[in-house]
Amino acid sequence: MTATDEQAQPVNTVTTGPIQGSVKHYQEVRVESGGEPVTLRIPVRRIVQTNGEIFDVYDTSGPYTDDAAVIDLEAGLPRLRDTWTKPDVPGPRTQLNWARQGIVTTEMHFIAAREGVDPELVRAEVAAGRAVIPANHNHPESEPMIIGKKFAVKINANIGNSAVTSSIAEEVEKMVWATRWGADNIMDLSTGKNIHETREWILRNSPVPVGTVPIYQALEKVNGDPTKLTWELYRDTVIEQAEQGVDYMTVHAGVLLRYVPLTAKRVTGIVSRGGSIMAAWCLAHHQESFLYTHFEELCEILAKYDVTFSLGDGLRPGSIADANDEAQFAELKTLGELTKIAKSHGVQVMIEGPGHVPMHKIVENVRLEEEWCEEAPFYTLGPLATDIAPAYDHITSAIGAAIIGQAGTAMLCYVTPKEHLGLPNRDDVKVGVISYKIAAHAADLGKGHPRAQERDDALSKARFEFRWHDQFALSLDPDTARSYHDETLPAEPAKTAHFCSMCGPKFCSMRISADIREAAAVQEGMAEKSAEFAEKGNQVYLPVV
Ligand code: MP5
Repeated sequence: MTATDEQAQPVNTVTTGPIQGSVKHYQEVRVESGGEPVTLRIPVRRIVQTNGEIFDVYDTSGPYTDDAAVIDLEAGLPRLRDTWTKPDVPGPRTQLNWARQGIVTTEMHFIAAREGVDPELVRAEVAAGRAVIPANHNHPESEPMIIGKKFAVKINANIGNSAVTSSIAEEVEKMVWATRWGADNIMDLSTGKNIHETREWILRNSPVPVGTVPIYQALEKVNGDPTKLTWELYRDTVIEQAEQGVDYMTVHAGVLLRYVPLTAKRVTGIVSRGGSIMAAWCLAHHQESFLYTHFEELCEILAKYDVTFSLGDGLRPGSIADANDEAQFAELKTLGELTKIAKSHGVQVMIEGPGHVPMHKIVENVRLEEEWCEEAPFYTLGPLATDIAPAYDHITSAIGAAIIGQAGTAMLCYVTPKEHLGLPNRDDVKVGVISYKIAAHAADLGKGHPRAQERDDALSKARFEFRWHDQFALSLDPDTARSYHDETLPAEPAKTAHFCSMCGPKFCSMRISADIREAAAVQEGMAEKSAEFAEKGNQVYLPVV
């Protein structure tokens, strides 16, 4: 890989090493794939607690958190999936087609072990189109993962430069950093310089699937004038990106010419970048969108690489006032039509959703998406539950994300504190990811996901037993948890003390509660002894036997 021009500094440093209090571990699983036995190594973040108990956590961070791994960004990550069999069946070589033919692919076995579910569930959900496995044949470095409502709720982190700021090195580090903290996917939304090179560095080094919005690069090729876009130019851009290994692509094919006037009276008009580009093209040419009229050709291209469609919501509401309006739902209905066409070509599909929606209008979005789009996985941007907190939109949106996740949304696209204000930096990326891990996990709990509560229970037990190190290690962000504790009680003995500086030793409810239990246990012990004494006839001296 080569980096050109002055903006591209050498890409040589990313964050490596295990997360504080954890070690990288691999669970080995023997599976049968294409008639051959294969050993899969399922990555986990292993927490060895001070009481000897082990807790393994789903791990998205790739080899970067493995002390034994040698990281060479120039060479890229090992091509994990290159040797896996791609069964020969009629039709395209896509996870959807294999699943429909009754085949459990190696990717599906990997996912089943990772999620702790039966491989048949993975196959059946993919076959039904209720789950997708974004896995371009040309991105063999990625560790397979699944997006679907029967599985753990996933999160996506958007990265990428803009014409105003950032370099390739910064964007590669953001990718590594986002996956370190739990991003299941990343999207490279670069719109500035070196789009192709930036994506190449990201793809070759990304352990998670990578999504893009190809219309952004197409627009760069016509110097930012949407009216100059053509189907041919767009198609070539899609092929260029599919060849590189992009796992899913946002395509705003539901922005139809006749829907554009529906946005005229909105408070915030069209807020999707892709949506506004396509609306501008349709109006200028007074023609139907080429993404819509050439959709079947697009399906054939995506099928060849097993690129997943992420049908974009170009007319998503960008304010509370515009939520659930006619424009939004007209587009959603069209996305349902396109879902059927994509699936008939054997192409996997997910559907993108809002945006800005007040809490009482959130669930309706999931209901209509499921009804119109054959329960294709829903992938939403938040939604922000209020518009009034710029600089805190990771919170306004995590509220909406938790609700929409519980209602059945399969993947939540993060929002960082910089939303509406500027390009997120590395710190913003971490805050966005952690906020969304909270929303996704809260949704898993709310959905009764079988494994979700185990981590809450382990952390609460550590908290109640004043095992501070274990409490930090089990948390989503051990570094921050520990540094907050260190602010007032940095000394090592404080890490087993039965209080913290919030209440001090005399007012610690957990300590008092533990004392009550101890006293009760002593009393119970005394009662037991007294019963035993009575049972033996209240004799002070027992006969020697
Ligand atoms: C985009 C986004 C970019 N922000 N989030 C997701 C999940 N997909 C795509 O979208 P747009 O619509 O071009 O602003």
